[in-house]
Order: sequence, then C-alpha cells, then structure tokens
Amino acid sequence: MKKTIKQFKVEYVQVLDEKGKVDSKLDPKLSVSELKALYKKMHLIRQYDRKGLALQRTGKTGTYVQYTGQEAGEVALTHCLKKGDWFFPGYRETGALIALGVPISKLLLYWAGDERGMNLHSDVRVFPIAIPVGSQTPHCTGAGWALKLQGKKNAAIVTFGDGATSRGDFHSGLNFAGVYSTNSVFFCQNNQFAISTARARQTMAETIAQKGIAYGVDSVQVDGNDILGLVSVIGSALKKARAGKGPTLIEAFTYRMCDHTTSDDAKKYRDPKDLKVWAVRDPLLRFQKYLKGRKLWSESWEKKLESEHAVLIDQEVKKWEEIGKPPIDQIFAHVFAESIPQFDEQLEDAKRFLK
Ligand SMILES: Cc1ncc(C[n+]2csc(CCOP(=O)(O)OP(=O)(O)O)c2C)c(N)n1
Repeated sequence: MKKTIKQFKVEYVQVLDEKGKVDSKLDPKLSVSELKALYKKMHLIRQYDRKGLALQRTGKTGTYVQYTGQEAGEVALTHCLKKGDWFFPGYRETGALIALGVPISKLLLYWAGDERGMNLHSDVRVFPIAIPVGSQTPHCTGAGWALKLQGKKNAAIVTFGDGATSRGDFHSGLNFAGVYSTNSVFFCQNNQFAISTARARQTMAETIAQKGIAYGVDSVQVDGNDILGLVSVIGSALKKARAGKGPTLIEAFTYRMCDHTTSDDAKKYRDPKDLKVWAVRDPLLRFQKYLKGRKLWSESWEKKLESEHAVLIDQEVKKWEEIGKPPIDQIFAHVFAESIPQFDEQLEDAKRFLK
C-alpha cells in the first residue's frame, strides 16, 4: 500500500505591492499617525545606516553591519512589540533598536567596541546583540517558555538570517518551542545571503518557512519589503504567542542591498542585475508611493524628515564622542560572572601596553 499521509503548505502574504497598491482584504488598517510614524522610522534608520557606514570608513568605529533593504522588517517588529515583551536581536538589527527608541549614541558605543552600549533599558526587554550566528534562537524559546509558565500575557521575539537556519541552535530552538508551545516568535530575515554564500547553495529547502513545519510550528512567508504585510503577520504571531497559543516562524523574503558587513565586498560574488531587480521592490519606495496616493506623503515632508534626522544623528554622534573610552577592564567585565586568572593576566598586559 502506498498513500499520502500528510501534505503541507506554506502561505505567502503580501499586503502592499511594488506599485504601492494595497490588498484591501488583508490591510491591517493602521491609523494615519501609525502609518506616518512607520515611514518616519524607516526613513530615520535608512539615513542612519549611511552614517554608520561613513563612521566605520573614517576609522571612528569598528566593523559595522548595515541593514539597507531590510528596514521594513526592522521597523515592523518594533511596532508590534509591547511593554513586557522580550526581544533577542541579531547583529543586523541596529535599525530595529533605533526604531525601538534606543539612543543612537548607545549603539555607537557598542559598534565602537564598548559593551556599555548594550546596557539597554526600555519597556521591551532587549537582550544584547548576538554575534554568534543563530545563538539567540534558543534564548527566545527559553524566554517564551518562561513567560508561558509564569502565565504572563507577553511574548518573546528573535531575529536572525537565512544562514542561521542551517545551524543546530535554530533547530533545537524551534523543536522545543513546538514541544512546549512557547510564547515565541522566530523572525527570519531571508536576505538571500549568508556572507557570500547564496541561499540556494546553503540549503535545498525551497522556503525557510517550511523548516518550522517539521517541528509543528506555524510557519508563514511574508514579503519582507512590505511594511503592512509585516505588521500584519508579526502582529498576529505576537498576539497568538501572548495568548499562550504557541510559536510562529516568520520568513521575511527580502534582499540584502548592502555588503554583508564593512569587512565584505559583495561586488565580488553578486550579480549587479539582482540589485536592480530588488531596487524596484525597495521597502521605503513602495510605502512612499502608497502614502502619496493617500496624500500622506509630500516632497516637503521628505525634506523635513531628512533635515530633522540629520540634526538628530549629528547630536547623537556628538553625545557618543563626549562619553569617551570605557575603562580598560570592561574588555573582560561581562564575559564571565567572575574573572579567571588568564583574564587578570591579559588585563595587566593591556594596562602596561596602553601606558
Ligand atoms: C557561530 C558562528 N559561525 C560563523 C560566524 C561568521 N558569520 C558571521 S555572519 C555569517 C553569515 C550569517 O548569515 P545569515 O544568518 O543569513 O544572516 P545575515 O548576515 O545574512 O543577516 C557568518 C557565517 C559567526 N558569527 N558565528
């Protein structure tokens, strides 16, 4: 005997298309002030990304991770978070943290190698940025499980890239989230690359979303450049998680318009034609078209945003410069709860070297 015992499907959601047209059946119907606030945040973080790159190029900060092209996901998720939720960001989430209200001066501290920049206080509980790929995924499972056990009406969300879904941490995180039906949301920004490894060379799975199905986790793919689709999908997943109704894996289908980091040169491995294709799908451009159609966007507002954001960014850079360098012992201060002899020795060396 031979029969089909199970069939699975992956749904794709798009609310706002490339021409700026909305699918009225799926429209989350945000208020005018919400729409304008979302655009303003996307504008700010894109403008900041250029500054972040310039500061690294002029030697003022260390490696910087850009996110241009992925602003819709960064802003949408922060829009959906509520007081008492937990957020586990990866290294490409500087934009999300700015959108959440973390001062740019703090993030500059972090990218200049000063751990004080990750001492974050906000209504949303934010973990320090995770650099080891995918390591933050089980943290979200654990936090979501704890929230569930405590009977709290809150959720945990984690962000990571497509490459992270090839790592064990992702799979154990998803597996236990499924088993314990945790209050977790797994948000994958599938930007098509893991450094220079194209997605098609990194996994044969046709979608990232289908990986969640294997663990009994509700999974969906959404247009990652569509702010309205993202708000709708992330908002529903967080609502479901807060109600204790289990985890969701969201695959945001997008494209990394920048280099992997400032230590990379994507021109060496990427077809420039792809950049042209994705430029048409730009998340800000299509949102702008939509807002313009509703008479909520104008050239003069755009110029006003540009100058307001330039002033804000300059003030934050100044604030950061005034904070100064951290005490040298900060290099080791947050590695272990208690120091180890090797660190003490290295610290003494570092002090001698800097004299
Ligand atoms: C555990 C671990 N292995 C390797 C690296 C080096 N590394 C940094 S980013 C990266 C690619 C990750 O790609 P993806 O998960 O798709 O996220 P993206 O950078 O595209 O946002 C790798 C391999 C690392 N940081 N951590």
